[in-house]
Amino acid sequence: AEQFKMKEALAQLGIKEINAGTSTGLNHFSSGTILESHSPVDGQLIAKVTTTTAADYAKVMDSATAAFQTFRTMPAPQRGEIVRQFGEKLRKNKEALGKLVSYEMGKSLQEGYGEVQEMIDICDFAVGLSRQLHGLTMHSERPGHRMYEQYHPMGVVGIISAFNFPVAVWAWNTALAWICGDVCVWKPSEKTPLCGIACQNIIAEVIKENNLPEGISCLINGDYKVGEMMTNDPRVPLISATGSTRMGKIVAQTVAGRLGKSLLELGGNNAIIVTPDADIKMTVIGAVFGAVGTAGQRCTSTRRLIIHESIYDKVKEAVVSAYGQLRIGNPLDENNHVGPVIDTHAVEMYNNALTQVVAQGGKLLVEGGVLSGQGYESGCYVKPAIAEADNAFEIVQHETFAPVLYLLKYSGDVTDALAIQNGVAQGLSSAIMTNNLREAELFLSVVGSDCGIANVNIGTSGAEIGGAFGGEKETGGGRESGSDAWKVYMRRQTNTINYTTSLPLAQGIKFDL
Ligand code: UN1
Repeated sequence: AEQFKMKEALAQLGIKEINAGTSTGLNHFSSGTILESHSPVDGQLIAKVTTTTAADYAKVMDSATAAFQTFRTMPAPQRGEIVRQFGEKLRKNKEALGKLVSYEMGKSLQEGYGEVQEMIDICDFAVGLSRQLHGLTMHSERPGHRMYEQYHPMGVVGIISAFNFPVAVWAWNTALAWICGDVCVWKPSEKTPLCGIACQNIIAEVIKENNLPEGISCLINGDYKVGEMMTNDPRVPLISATGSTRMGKIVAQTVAGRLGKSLLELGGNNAIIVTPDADIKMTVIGAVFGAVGTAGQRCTSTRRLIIHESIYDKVKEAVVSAYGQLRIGNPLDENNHVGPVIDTHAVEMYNNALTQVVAQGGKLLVEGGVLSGQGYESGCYVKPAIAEADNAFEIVQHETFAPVLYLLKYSGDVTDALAIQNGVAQGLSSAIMTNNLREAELFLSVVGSDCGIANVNIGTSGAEIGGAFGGEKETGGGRESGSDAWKVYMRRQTNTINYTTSLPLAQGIKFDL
């Protein structure tokens, strides 16, 4: 029955047996090799996508650059209306798209719906923002002069996204880029190409209904080589890339080599500090959801629990016992907490982490292991694991995109816990569990967490779209989504106007002819 409903969902989203992976809105053209999308849920082939060749890419860029010429002149609130209609279409397709996300990527159905909800939320946010692309006015030092700044559309925004949030991260970028007057070219992960096709089909309808140029939203498909076409292309002033730190370093260097801009949202190594004043019940829920939600494949997943020695055993027992309750299985079945990881390569990384943590001196508290047998035929289901470890272990310093949680002990005060928390190369998300005001404020202060996200009495994952999302250090420094993240999608211009009959120079310089 589930399969049948999935077929309906695919049909609603316009997914065919073979999909044109290179498309600019309505006209699909592509000629590359075939990419097969297999579901990690049951190992079945869902559908195929053609990949983008250099010749296809040239056509896409022609279409995108031409679309920008007109789209940039449309008033921003009218562009907001387009994004409003897109949000409405997403509401209508929430069930179908959420299901596809769950089936193609493997996250739980609830999380699939939640991801589509993030898309809807960012559309609403962007619609309001389309009337608030404010610049400042300044007081000129010269008489009879006016000075202000304004933001103009920038051009083609290249989006490279990861498999773990196969639709929401695209929407965070596009909803803002579109109200800013930019056009977008998207390379989704080659592990979730059908999510890309589905999103493109949804926005293509909106574009067609409004008689707009189709190049406003373009899709290209394939592996990193297809991404390189964009990162090397001077016609793409901004590359927004989400994924591993390894990928981000390559993208950053390529884009910087042509002095383009990049917005990077890379790996995390997120920790929850659990102090003696923590609410243990809340801690367990936050830590377990953070560590096993999306099978540990969020960039915000909780990887480390830093627990005070005085409550260490109590927290350890509570978390280990909660792991005993977890139901692992088909993520489309709402009774299950944990679905599969994305593919067998991810299973290898998971196995490697468990081997490494033991080899480096750690101790497994919840052993983990790969599940087999009925319901686990895809070979991608793993048991969430917990290990007692040391922050200095090489494997703990490294982001493993799988449900492996490390327990670390601290003694002393929050400053000692912070030294452990900040003692990694990544800086995305962080949390403290405490009812002690002094501890909480210290954690948020200048000498506190060095991450882009710092939460009190909330886990590390599950950020709302209204805040700026991203992190420091090897997380790449970019900010997507809410707050003033829109500014990176526009070019800023400072304007000074002289409405007098003389030409005084700034800094009091005299230049008389
Ligand atoms: C990601 O994993 O790339 O904060 C994004 C969260 C989600 C977004 C995660 N709202 O966990």
